[in-house]
Amino acid sequence: MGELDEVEVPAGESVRFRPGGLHLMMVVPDETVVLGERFDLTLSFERSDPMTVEVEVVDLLDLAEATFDDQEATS
Ligand SMILES: [Cu+2]
Repeated sequence: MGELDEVEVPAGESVRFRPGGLHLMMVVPDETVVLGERFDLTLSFERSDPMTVEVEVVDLLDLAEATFDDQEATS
């Protein structure tokens, strides 16, 4: 898994983050994260205002299953 300093989002297009693909990774969070908890995460953009999204802490195994189901649905 390589680390990127930035992700390009072309105008009018979108970028999808998903386990096993492009993803955000909190290596050393400032606070302890608890399963099931929700918190706000602010994304910064070079040419747009910051965007705050609500994220939920989920079990990695549940996430892997959801990703598999998702891939099945799109193929
Ligand atoms: Cu990662």
